[in-house]
Amino acid sequence: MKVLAVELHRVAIPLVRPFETSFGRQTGRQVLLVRVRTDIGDGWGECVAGSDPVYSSEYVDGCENVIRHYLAPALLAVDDIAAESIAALFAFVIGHRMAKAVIETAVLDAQLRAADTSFASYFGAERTEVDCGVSVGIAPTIPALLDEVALYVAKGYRRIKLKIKPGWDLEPVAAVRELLAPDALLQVDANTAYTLLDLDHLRRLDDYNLLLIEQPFAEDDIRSHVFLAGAISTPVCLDESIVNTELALDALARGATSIINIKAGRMGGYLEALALHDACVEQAVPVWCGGMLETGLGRAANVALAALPGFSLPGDTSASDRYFAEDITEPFVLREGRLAVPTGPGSGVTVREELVSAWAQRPVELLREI
Ligand code: NPQ
Ligand code: MG
Repeated sequence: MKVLAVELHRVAIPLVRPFETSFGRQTGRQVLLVRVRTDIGDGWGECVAGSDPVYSSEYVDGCENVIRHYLAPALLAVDDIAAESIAALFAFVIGHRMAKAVIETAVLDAQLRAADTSFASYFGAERTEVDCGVSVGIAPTIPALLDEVALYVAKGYRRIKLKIKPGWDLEPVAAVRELLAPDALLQVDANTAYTLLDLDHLRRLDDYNLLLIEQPFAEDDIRSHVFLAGAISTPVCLDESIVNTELALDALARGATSIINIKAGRMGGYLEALALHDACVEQAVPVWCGGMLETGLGRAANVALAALPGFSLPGDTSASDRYFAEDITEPFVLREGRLAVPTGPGSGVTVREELVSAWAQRPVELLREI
């Protein structure tokens, strides 16, 4: 296919409630959506970068800049491209995986729509619906946290993940474990908030039958995760550290992680995410699909990915109403704790263009070959 134009859409969407993590508090989501216009039809992608470089070094204005000055010009200059050749085309740019991922996803959407194939079928999905978990932010008080968890349990979520940080860990975990059944699926995510000085404190999490502890230490600190994994019986799971398959295999070989959170955006795209999934299946390492407060567009691709056989734990693939009162695609609705995998061509969802323009932060930026 030939890409004729790349459109950058910036949309601001309010969250139904603030979402607080160890790195900050979000009250809305500023999203970059990309539409590619090609000779075989259009495709859409959603960039997972946040407004500020606090989850990773990437952030939405930075992604736009890299796309504007490097990725889109490279893409527009080639006469024939397929999603499978995008990683090689973009290899001259170091890093910037979230920016690369959104372009690859939009091209894949156009390609699969033209071929009348769904993301799920292209990925090799085996399930028609996926088990869902929910990520619960740091709350102002323990009673407020318990109210929120009880709401999600009532909605049918199959796994609860609590955000933790120093000063908000053992107490909320103990209270939520008390609220839930002793064997209900419960895990925690620290988003890099601890250091090895907290080792003895973190070991006390072993009292709560947790599925896993996600990313307690810094992104590049594999060594501390190896120490913790050797000292704690709760499995350690890396998120931020997993930026490509090679580094994931290295972290696994060193014993830093025994379960992996796969996020396509963080790894440069769904094709790299598939490669990691396959490698983990080969080594019998359980994986689950993370979330980045995606709208229905990004959610659709995540749900398709989570339908692959290696995704043996419920993901952060929550329903649209976990984050948004109104979604920019048809909403994802929880049914018995599961979401249906889209079956239509490409992402299988339709971007509501009237909402994208109503919520636009600024006019669409159109990039063409110069
Ligand atoms: C995680 N997600 O697993 C991330 C963190 C996260 C669902 O817990 C804007 C962009 C806000 C990306 C908030 C969940 C975000 C974000 C949290 C990612 O670590
Ligand atoms: Mg995480």
